[in-house]
Amino acid sequence: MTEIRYRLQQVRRVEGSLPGPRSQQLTERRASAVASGVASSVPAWAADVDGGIVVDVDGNQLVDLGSGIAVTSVGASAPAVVARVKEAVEHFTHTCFMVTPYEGYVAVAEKLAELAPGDFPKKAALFNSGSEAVENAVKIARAHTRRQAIVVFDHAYHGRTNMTMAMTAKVMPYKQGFGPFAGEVYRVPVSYPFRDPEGMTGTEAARRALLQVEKQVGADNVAAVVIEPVQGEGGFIVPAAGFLPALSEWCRDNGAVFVADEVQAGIARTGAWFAVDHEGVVPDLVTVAKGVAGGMPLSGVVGRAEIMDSVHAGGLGGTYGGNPVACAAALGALETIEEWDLIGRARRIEEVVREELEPLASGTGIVGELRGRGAMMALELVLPDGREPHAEAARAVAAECLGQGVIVLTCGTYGNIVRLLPPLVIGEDLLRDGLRVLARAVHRAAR
Ligand code: PLZ
Repeated sequence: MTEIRYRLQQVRRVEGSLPGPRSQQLTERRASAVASGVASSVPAWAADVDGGIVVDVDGNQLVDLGSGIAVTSVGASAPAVVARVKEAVEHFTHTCFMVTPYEGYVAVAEKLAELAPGDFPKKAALFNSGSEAVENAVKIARAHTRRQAIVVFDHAYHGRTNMTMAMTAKVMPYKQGFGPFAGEVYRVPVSYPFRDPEGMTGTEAARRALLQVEKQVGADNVAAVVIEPVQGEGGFIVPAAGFLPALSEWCRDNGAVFVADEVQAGIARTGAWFAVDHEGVVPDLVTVAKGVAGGMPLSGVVGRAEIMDSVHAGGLGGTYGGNPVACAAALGALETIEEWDLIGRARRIEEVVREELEPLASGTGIVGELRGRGAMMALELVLPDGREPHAEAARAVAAECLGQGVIVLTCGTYGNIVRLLPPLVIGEDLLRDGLRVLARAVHRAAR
């Protein structure tokens, strides 16, 4: 495996209490300037980030098992990203691709078309955020099919804009008080092996969902079926084998567009370029964001050229979509993923996580399941020896880890999932150190 050289020392170190005094000052300052609707899960403030380490403003070194929610897969200051961003920003920060186009946008579109699954002509359009990519996938699918209905799933997360709030399942904190939401969005059951009836197969779960679509929506009204191939915010839910292929086949048979929302799971995170690749599923459209640009805001929709081209000229766009600096960052990030074999590293991370955390599943009574793919792994915490979600334990584990200098995030419809999204560049020793802190925290929460 290629040796990765880091700028910052890759060791965990917490001096005194966390958050330290400088962080506390900033937290006080923020209280009167930053709207309270914007919350942060870690009370320590960032000063420098490299590899698997976040250095805070008090000099503590935290192990990063969150990557800023699955974004900094190549690290938050990857050399190729930094170099390309510097080079780009010295020439121009913006022209607007809809006014004076530039090469970087085309290069990213070409690269996405090359990487996305499918052996057919593909095209891409670039935007800023994951939500915006999902909104545009919906626009494209509606324009292409001349239909309106959008099918989404239980536990889905697709964003915080009006359209994507309607598509997101969980009300708190994402939707509460923010309605009315966009119409023509229909939610059906997903495949959730841990909570589905014992032994339910992927094809059976797909039947359950699609029957509901046929009876309640009508197959010929469906513009798109939109799904996260591994659900992220909803709980790192990996559907049973066969579920995604069955949905994809149904879309093909019924003239609907199959959209894989790979905003969180895509771009090497799960140990493949795209999470659908694990099952050989070929979506019509794929949304990407997060990991694609090494931390700079960039997103895109990529897929079948004839679908992408069904929108009239001028129908897609936005002032900043495919910003030149963000495009430069994306080219640097994608090159880094290839050069450092980060797909291989994501797979290795899964092995290490399973090795370190599997004993918890049998040994604590509160770990219902250890699941995930690649560097997208999670523990579903439950009340002792049952299946009832144990959100309090997830909160306690995350807080305990943080106190020890390890950033872990929680998620899940029931708030009971501890999720791991380390940067793919994290060193194995540091990863094991972080996981052992986590394991001890789970043992403590079980007592
Ligand atoms: N689709 C699958 O995971 C973003 C959101 C965190 P944006 N997930 C993290 C939060 O609380 O806001 C996400 C995703 C999937 C779409 C999105 C939306 O991406 O870049 O946050 O708009």
